Amino acid sequence: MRKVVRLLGGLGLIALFVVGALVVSAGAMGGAAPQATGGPKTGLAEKVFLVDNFESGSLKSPREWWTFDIEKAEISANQDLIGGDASVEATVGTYSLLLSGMANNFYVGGCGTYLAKENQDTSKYTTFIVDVYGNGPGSGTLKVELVDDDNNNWQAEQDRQKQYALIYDDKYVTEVNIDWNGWKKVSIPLASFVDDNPGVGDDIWNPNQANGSGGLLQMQLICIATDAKGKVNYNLDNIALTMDE
Ligand SMILES: [Ca+2]
Ligand SMILES: [Ca+2]
Ligand SMILES: [Ca+2]
Ligand SMILES: [Ca+2]
Repeated sequence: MRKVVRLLGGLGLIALFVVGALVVSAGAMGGAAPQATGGPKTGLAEKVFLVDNFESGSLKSPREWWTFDIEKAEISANQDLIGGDASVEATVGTYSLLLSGMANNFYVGGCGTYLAKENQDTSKYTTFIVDVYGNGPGSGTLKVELVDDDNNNWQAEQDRQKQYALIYDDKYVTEVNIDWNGWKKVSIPLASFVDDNPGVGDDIWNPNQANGSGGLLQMQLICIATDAKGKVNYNLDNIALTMDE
């Protein structure tokens, strides 16, 4: 399939050269210069907050991810990740994020990234989405953590003495048990995320930037195995917040 696509791509390129040659030979005819097309792009940009599609091939730029405890949290080629939902497979591009490692009492580790930016309104988004490549039952559980800023300082202060628990800000979480083979789009309403630290923060989901609050500050992705000493192994791609679904 991939070879066919490449071949067609090659043919397309040849066709382009031919057309190009024709255009050059017909150059004397003049005519209006081709208009730049594309139209308004703001609509999509506003409807979707793409956290990362990993196509840069780097976890350092343009978005920086930190990793912790897990054996492998790294960029991985999608070339051999085939199967599952074909419409998802068609949109994952060249690279995704591989999360893989052995559990210590179910816990494997994970990664995170800081999301807050000045004048970025994330309060309009309703849904968390991620494309997941599973390796069948026992691939592991993905815990998604979102932190909102409740003491108005754009930082998620953590207590190193208490396993890096948040001190002032809310942590809203949801879990996805990955038990399928191949690609699948996972879509979770933000309204179904629950406060994971009652009594810390204001226990209200307030991702908006107001009164000095940075709103939604950061996202962490935590891997949990299905057995105490099990293994987690899946890939993530096209992590985003959206306004629909
Ligand atoms: Ca990708
Ligand atoms: Ca804070
Ligand atoms: Ca809380
Ligand atoms: Ca809050």
